[in-house]
Amino acid sequence: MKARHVNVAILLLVMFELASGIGSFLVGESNGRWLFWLHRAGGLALLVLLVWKAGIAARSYQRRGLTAGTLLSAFGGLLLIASLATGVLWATVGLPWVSLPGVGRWAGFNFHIAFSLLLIPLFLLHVGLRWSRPRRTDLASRRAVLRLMGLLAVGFAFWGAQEVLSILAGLSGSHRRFTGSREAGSFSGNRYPVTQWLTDRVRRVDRDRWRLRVRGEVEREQCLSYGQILALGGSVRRATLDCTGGWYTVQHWSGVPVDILLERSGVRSSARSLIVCSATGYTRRFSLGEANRLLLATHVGGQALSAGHGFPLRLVAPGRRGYAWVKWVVELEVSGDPAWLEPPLPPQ
Ligand code: HEM
Ligand SMILES: Nc1nc2c(c(=O)[nH]1)N[C@H]1C(S)=C(S)[C@@H](COP(=O)(O)O)O[C@H]1N2
Ligand SMILES: [Mo]
Repeated sequence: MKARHVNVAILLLVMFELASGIGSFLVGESNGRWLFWLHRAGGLALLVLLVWKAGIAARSYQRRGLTAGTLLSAFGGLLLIASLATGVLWATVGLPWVSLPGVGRWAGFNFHIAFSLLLIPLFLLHVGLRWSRPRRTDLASRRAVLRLMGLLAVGFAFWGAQEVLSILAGLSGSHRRFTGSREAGSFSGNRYPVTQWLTDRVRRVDRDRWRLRVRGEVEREQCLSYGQILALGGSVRRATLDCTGGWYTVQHWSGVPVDILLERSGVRSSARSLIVCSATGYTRRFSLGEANRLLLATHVGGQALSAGHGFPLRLVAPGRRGYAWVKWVVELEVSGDPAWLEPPLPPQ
């Protein structure tokens, strides 16, 4: 491939990796696993291209010498290498948990995300400064498409080889879930990791003052105490909490099915969605069709939830990634607005 073609392919693949990586956070069910496959193949294809790119970068350096752009490019290049390296390490030998002051214990996989997102501004700058206008045929010709397909095929071959080697060598990566997540503390009651999405903090809730409110597009609003919730509870569900931070846990959750609460309140025909609200202000919205799969749990593995895991009440949302599993729930709001109004990822 010509240098120009390598550059175009890197540009397209990096954009594709960012989109498929962020998009993969929306996938919680295995029928969406092809997105992870594409992300892996695209990432490994980039790894191959980087070897070519190193030669291009060296020649460019000889031609131009050291400029401000060189440093920027070098930093961007290092970030891309760091992103690829953390991706591949994660998928094979794993990355350690690290303790960060103020953040708590962080699964090492978060570094893959952090390096990749940091790459966005640098990548834009680099492309803006260095881009020699591509020819239309570089992007939109039969050959351009074939080149990209060829690269993806190489990526898939690398991925297959990596999986086989991981199994043969007994690497921990061979036990990943389809989302790439690794198992943590399954069936251990409260002894699995505590985590928050972005900025939320663990809330300690006073059981006696706590109430669950059901309101909005309903015939009868409700306000239930912890005792009343326990009296309605007792349904047990086995479900997998899969955090986008790269771990999952399988547990038996028990509590009250959301549809029991909705039936008691009488949902009006104008209702379109259900908003589950936390004492912290964190909320997630679901379609009413999904509500019958949701459970409000008081217990995990037979133990009352710990404060970190959402005491007194947390949402169990089977088939949804962890950020949908709202903790410290205080309100169910039945809403007349459709579920897709909500941004796909929580802002808080
Ligand atoms: C320039 C951007 C990115 C590059 C080059 C990249 C590359 C990679 C690579 C090479 C792997 C390992 C594939 C394997 O060895 O099987 C990987 C895994 C993964 N990446 Fe990215 N990635 C990027 C951005 C992102 C972003 C922004 C996210 C999420 C927000 C993300 C989420 C994931 C996930 C969930 C996996 C795990 C898949 C698994 O364990 O098999 N990536 N990535
Ligand atoms: N109120 C609230 N609920 C929340 C979060 C949060 O930040 N605030 N984080 C979510 C995320 S990202 C995950 S993975 C799970 C983690 O639940 P755990 O602490 O029981 O492991 O809670 C979810 N519920
Ligand atoms: Mo999470």
